[in-house]
Amino acid sequence: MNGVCLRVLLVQSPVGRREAPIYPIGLACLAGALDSHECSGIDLSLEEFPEEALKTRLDTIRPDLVAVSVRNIDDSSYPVTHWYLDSFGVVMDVLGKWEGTVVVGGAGFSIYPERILKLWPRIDYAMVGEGDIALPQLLEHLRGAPEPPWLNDRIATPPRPSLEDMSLPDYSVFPASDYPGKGSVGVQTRRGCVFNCAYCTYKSLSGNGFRIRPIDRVLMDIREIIKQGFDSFMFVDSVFDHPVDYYRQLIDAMSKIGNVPPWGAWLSEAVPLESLGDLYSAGCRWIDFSPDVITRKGWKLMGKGGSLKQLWPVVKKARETGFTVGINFFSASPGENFFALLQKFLFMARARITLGWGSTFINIGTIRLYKGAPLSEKLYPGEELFQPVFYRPRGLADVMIRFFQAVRRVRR
Ligand code: B12
Ligand code: SF4
Repeated sequence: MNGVCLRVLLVQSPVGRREAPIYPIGLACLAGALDSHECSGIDLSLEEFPEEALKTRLDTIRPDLVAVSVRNIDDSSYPVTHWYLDSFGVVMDVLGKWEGTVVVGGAGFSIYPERILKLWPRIDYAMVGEGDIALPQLLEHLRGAPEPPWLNDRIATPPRPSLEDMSLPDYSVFPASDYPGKGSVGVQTRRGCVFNCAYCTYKSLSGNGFRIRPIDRVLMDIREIIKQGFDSFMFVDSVFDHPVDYYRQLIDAMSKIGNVPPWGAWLSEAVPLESLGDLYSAGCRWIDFSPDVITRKGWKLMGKGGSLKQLWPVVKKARETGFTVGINFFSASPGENFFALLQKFLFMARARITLGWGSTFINIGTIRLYKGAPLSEKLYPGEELFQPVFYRPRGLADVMIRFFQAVRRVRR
């Protein structure tokens, strides 16, 4: 392989069921970073017969290296959980009969790299975390450069890079026309998070504090998204309104570029109310809040920033401004069970009836405990939690949530 440009096939692992397509933005970032190589892509989550599709693509492209992205290992749903790794197994079976180098990475994968490596020894390299700088370096190593210090046998744990002059995603490897639907493509403005919500893996995946992308780079992504023909997008950041100065500068800059398609973002309850009008003018049309809990005790135990008091005023103001609003709660959390769940259902009724049935959505999920989350460490210290373990409601609350989820499944 020494000294040559490599043929790289970027593969999004299949989801194993019918789902709204999600653009593989992680792989598009890698394609952008691998511009000195010959990259092509296949999103197996769009294929009815992923096994055949992959075999055909391997035969036509004849890649030197296959880079597989595993965004999710399971769908974190209670009481019925979908296991995405079954369909990843199909990819590994096909690659078992193929001779090139196989590298695997992705957000879900990065929570359980050792376990997945053990289950599928066909993987040559397991990359934990961000591949933008590290994957090109690994390819250099395969072409003869010295081994990078972060490579330990088959497990790569590269440092988290600065986003200052990170390459731009290359959207051309996965055509926009394959991804219809609201916000199917993601734009990223920052990585990491300053908050410390007890159930969240984000900090272990992407680090403490924010690494921010320069605004002009974000605008370049948006212009490219428009050029590629996407008709909407969503920001895939942890919280879009932090740090506040950056948030204000970004929406100001976005309101100045023409033709921005409608977009959505996750906001904290502390978003300045008077900024919501500017947010709307910048093209934002739907926003999501994740208060998760509804009592002061729950809020404190969950380690949330901001204040619960801000929730209703911000939701109301957002609806008055014209946004579609989503609000996410958990069915149970430390300090909250049956009465808190009732309050969440009452909140749902109040919000939908008074603020608009068709534009105010409430989701009540259940905490799936993942390795690396503070709550998991507290409740199950040192445990892997690879098979789904939930912080689940008890007694009547459990009956209610099972019924609620069954109704949602039938409606879907
Ligand atoms: C935004 C987001 C969503 C959005 C996506 C919107 C969109 N249009 O893209 C929505 C809300 C739709 C969503 C849905 C779901 N999500 Co989500 N999501 C995220 C989030 C917050 C960011 C993902 C993202 O876009 N990152 C930005 C891109 C650039 O990064 P990336 O994809 O991770 O890629 C980088 C690296 O991973 C790596 N990499 C990626 N692939 C590869 C491959 C190789 C070979 C290498 C070397 C490196 C590499 O390099 C890339 C560039 O640095 C993550 C949390 C997180 N911190 O990652 C959860 C996360 C991925 N989601 C998660 C879950 C559970 C889900 C759902 C199952 C929830 C549900 N019950 O419906 C669904 C599944 C949908 C699906 N089929 O994927 C979990 C996955 C954990 C798990 N169980 O495996 C995460 C990790 C959050 C968590 N709970 O911890 N999600
Ligand atoms: S849940 Fe959201 S705000 Fe809380 S730590 Fe995770 S990414 Fe940050």
